[in-house]
Amino acid sequence: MAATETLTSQEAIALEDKYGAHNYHPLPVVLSRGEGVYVWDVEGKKYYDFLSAYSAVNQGHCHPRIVNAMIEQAKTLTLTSRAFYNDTLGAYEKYATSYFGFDKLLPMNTGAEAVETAIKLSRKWAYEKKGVPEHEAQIIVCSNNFHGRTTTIISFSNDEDARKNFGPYTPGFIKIAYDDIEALENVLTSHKNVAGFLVEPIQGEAGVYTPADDYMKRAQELCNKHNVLFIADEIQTGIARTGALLAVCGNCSCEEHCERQEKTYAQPDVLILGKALSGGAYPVSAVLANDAVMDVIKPGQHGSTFGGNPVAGAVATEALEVVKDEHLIQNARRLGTIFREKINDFIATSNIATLVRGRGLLNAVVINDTEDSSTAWDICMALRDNGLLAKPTHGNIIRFAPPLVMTEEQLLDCVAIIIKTLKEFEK
Ligand code: IF1
Repeated sequence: MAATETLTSQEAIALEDKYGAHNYHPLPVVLSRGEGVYVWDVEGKKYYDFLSAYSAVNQGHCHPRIVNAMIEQAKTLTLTSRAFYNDTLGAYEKYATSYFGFDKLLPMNTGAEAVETAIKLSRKWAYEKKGVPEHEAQIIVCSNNFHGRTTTIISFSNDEDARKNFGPYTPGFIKIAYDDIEALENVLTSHKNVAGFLVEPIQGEAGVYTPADDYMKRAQELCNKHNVLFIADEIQTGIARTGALLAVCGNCSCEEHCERQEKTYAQPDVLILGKALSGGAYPVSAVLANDAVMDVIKPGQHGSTFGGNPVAGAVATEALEVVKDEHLIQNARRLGTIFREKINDFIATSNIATLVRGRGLLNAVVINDTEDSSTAWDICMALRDNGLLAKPTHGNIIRFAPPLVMTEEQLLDCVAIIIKTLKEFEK
């Protein structure tokens, strides 16, 4: 059987089950096509995508401009490695650094690689610029974090599935409670050798946990005061998802650069991007910082065969332009407000859900059941049957994150599907 021959859903699932490692437990739906906010399964059934590949497909599936940029570049030059220069990387770096307001960019491929890059960068900065004694640098992280799956990153996870039997673990991390500014201040005051504070502006895996409005700003001020790098992991929250270019900027109404909102605006020293940097077309990640930090990395000290390749540069540039040209920041903010209003109206009349939370189009609904229940999974199966794909983050939390190219009419259609489905589970 040719690999391209049309399969039924059951056949495709059976193949993965037999020949693939069992490192995921996908919702049983086999997708073969995507366009904008829609995906189709191999039987031709159409769905609204409310995961967007964990916020990678912010610009919508198979965006014609992004796909075209990819095809044109792929026909011309795909990979040189960094042993030679290529004629797209510099232009992409110029565009992206000006877009996000940093001096320099270091290109990588996946989110976890970019987080690793930020860890190495901040440790080296601590030894060479801050004067931390060799091997003593510490990085502060938050409980319930999700930053990826490399051995070092899972070393500071507190998710047993992610960690157990993958040790020995990398030392050099101090874990504090999330959204707890006093905990941060205590560690910063009592430890001299802190290189950085690595934080997600909203914790996705923890169930779209949204911290206090001024948490990012106050954390940044404390980091500045203690000469510690403020490292924002915006892999999931960045690039318009939360109704701002970056979630660290809070709820500001920015188009390109954020307007400083007194209470919420924070400017990270190190910014980590991935996922939507390519609109989901290609693995592209990046670390951005100013010269005083980035210049500690010298030739031979970090890199990647594919990082900064011509296709990545072309795709990322187009993906960022689409965000601007299609006003995805404003759309995410506007539709997010409508989504939470509508779901809140429903929650007021029902006992099936207790809470909707989030910012922009990164939202979660908390189901009225225990964390170890299967209710959220069962609801996601029913949503699938009703034509909408979402994934639980815990037994009782469902994340809702559609592509940001959605129209208001489509969103209202989706809200109706979600409410109708939730009603099927009312007690
Ligand atoms: C999986 C969650 C989302 C991330 C942040 C780094 C990375 C991620 C803030 C690593 C990746 C994904 C990976 C995905 C599940 C997932 C996820 F549920 F686990 F939390 F998005 F919500 N920092 N997040 O969210 O990026 O190396 O994967 O490119 O299947 O593990 P990556």
